[in-house]
Amino acid sequence: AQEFGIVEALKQLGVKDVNEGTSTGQENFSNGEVIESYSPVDGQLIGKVKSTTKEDYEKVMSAATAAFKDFRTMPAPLRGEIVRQFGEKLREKKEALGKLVSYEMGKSYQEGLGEVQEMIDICDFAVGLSRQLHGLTMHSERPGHRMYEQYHPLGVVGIISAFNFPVAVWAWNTALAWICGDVCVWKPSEKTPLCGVACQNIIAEVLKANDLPEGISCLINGDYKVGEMMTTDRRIPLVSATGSTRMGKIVAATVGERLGKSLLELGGNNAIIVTPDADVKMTVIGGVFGAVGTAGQRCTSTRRIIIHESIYDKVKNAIVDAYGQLRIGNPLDENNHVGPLIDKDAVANYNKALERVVAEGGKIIVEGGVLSGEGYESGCYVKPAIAEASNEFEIVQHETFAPVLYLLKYSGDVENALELQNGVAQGLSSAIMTNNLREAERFLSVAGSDCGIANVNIGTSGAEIGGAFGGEKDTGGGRESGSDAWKVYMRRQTNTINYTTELPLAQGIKFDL
Ligand code: UN1
Repeated sequence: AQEFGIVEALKQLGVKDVNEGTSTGQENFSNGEVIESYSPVDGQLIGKVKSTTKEDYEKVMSAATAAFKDFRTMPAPLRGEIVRQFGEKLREKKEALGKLVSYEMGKSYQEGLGEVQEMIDICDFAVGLSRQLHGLTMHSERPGHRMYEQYHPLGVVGIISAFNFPVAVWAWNTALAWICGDVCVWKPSEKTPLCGVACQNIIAEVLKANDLPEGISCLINGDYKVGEMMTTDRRIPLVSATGSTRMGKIVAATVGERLGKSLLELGGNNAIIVTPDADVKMTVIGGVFGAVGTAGQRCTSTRRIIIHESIYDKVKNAIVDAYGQLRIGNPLDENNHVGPLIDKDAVANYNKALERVVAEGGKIIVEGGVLSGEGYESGCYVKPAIAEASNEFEIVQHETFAPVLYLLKYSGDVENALELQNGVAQGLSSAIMTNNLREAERFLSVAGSDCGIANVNIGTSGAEIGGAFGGEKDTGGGRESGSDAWKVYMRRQTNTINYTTELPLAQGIKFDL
């Protein structure tokens, strides 16, 4: 830890050995059980976070609901100024936070920095957006009437985020929610609680410097039971949840039961189609980064590569060769490509997937395995593996959050590849590698990819923040980040104003008294 500057990073971020896991932005407190955060990098205890009890949660919610009453009246561009300052702070702390992300979560330092860059990018985006929360105006059918719509703040937004993007997903939600005039309560993953503490410390400084009320940014900690406090809470009109499809179904049902809104960002089963016209070199870079980046723990990770039979061997051999060059080890050491999985449960799931694919008739062409010995003491380092498989295998249909890649073969038309690609329950990200315009356009057409993200000559992962991010089917249907995703954080109101002395009714209805 010392060697990679972690001790210094923790200091800069105000992360202590024991941290209060509940915060209203001014006050930090907690009376729940202690969560210990061990690094998957070296197995060391990084720090502890005290979790949130029901009473702690009530304190948070009264601060948040009180803060909303003030914050909603602050002009949106001034709220944008707060987000601008937050983005500035993130620039200052980029290295420290990137390091903590890398050390607590296990992704490479480069990807840790990339994640903080996503936070900075969404702040910039939100600042501009704070002057562009546009509604439409429309022409009334009645004389002397004006019609328009406006977007008002929604209230307290609940955020449940996952371990794999322990800081960026929070920022996607908060940066937009804040410029929209909402206040946020965040429950980070219990696997990466220190990232949560670090982020809360950063925003708390900004809020304090601007003399804003506590409660605009709140932190709570704990397992699913703490998440449940939010999903069942009628004071929270929107719950944004990132994680497994299993979790998302529970969140959707609970929030839906009280007619709240949920924004779901769930599992993927992302494929790259490689047609006879593909650039093989680009396919290898996109495919390998997609499959092994973040050790296969992105929701956008490449799980399947669907290759045309005419170039199957060529592409397969090139990918296998590239796997031979991967260096697995401490993600803070920039010579390594692949870091550890998040914990031993993830390692067990990885092992199970490899066993299952063989049991179902698949053929392993790049051997997996758990690494041991010097540098691998945490027991979380695994070898990225590749299996030749069939789309209908149960294990191929399932999202395994680990570097296990399935190669599938198609013959004939690109139509056949699309059928395989769409033939899974999930619908997050997809890609086609081709220089053939007809194939590319068919992939993007109404009869093409059924995913929320569809790329041409780019892999499945690594989306920019400017577009709406999310997917269909079991991915949950939510959209976060860029484009008009902000609208979900606001309530729309249609206004009709009559500036005459008559009161004509719409639809020409006559009602005389
Ligand atoms: C996630 O894995 O939950 O597109 C988010 C990407 C990143 C975000 C992934 N920008 O891979």
